[in-house]
Amino acid sequence: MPLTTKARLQLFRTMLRIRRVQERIESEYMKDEMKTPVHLYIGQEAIASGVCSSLRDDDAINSNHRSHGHYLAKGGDLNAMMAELFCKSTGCSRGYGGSMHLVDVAHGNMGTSAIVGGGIPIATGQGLAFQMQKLDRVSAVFFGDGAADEGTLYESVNFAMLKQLPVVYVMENNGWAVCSPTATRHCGDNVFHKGAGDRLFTAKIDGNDPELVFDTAEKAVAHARSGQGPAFIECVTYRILGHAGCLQQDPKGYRDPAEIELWRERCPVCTYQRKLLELGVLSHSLLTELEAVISAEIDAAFEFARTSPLPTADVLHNHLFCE
Ligand SMILES: Cc1ncc(C[n+]2csc(CCOP(=O)(O)OP(=O)(O)O)c2C)c(N)n1
Repeated sequence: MPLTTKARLQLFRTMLRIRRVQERIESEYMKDEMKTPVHLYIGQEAIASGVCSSLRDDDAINSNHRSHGHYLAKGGDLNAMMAELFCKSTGCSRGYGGSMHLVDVAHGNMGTSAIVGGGIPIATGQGLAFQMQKLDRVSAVFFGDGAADEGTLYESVNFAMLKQLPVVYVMENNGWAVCSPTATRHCGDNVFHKGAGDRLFTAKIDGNDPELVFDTAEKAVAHARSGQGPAFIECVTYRILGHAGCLQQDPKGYRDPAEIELWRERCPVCTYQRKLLELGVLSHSLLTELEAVISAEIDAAFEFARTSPLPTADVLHNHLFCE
């Protein structure tokens, strides 16, 4: 069934907002005020937006180092995210974590991890907890194709299939893990496409098509929520910028510029914007209004982050676990 106008605009707004936040971080990064590595999500916005739109507020997500889009799409506060990137005490992890450790439990952001593949078993455990507590909540986890090289994915999915856990595994295949192309690391097409039988809902889709992502995620989430077990969605996409940092810091030479250009033309935000304008769902005046609201919100978040206090030295040893 086609999405309603309201749902389409909401999806577009989420994608546009993530894009503009990423662009602002990119353009300000060389000022060296953000004392954290950043892994920008430009090009992958349709995945976080589509998947999170299919989740309820009380569903949980876990994600990885490329986490800004997931955090924002699940309802995370932008001020708190920017303050975390500035490592300020008002940050969503109180300045202890930086860009790769965004947490917002109130909106189901259970945490992001710099350990590649690290969120996968945690999300699986979250699914087990929901099942044991007899809650009809779903645990979703975002990870890259590089994380799919880690054994923990196979252990986790096997366990989730065995126990029929309500977990949705979302693999963002953006073609690269740092400088290694997916094709040199994965011998198959989709790691779980074949052979999983009826114990695992699987799909491999165009991750740059937000409505397709939403539709597939909605089916996967319904499958998991109804007690039928886990789902695995591979979303094919592309990381437009470098692995980390801003454009200036991106080492050249490991990617063919023609490949980057091809994917720039497939930009999920521009493509969806064009589609919605053609359909008359979006008007140029509404677009101008949306851009202005988002831009003002980003200005305010940077101001909040800049003017917030740094953590004081006396809290340095708080929140540490030791025997
Ligand atoms: C366990 C572990 N191994 C290696 C690294 C170093 N590392 C950081 S990001 C990354 C690549 C991750 O690629 P992918 O999962 O595809 O995510 P992407 O960066 O493409 O979004 C690697 C190898 C790490 N952080 N953790």
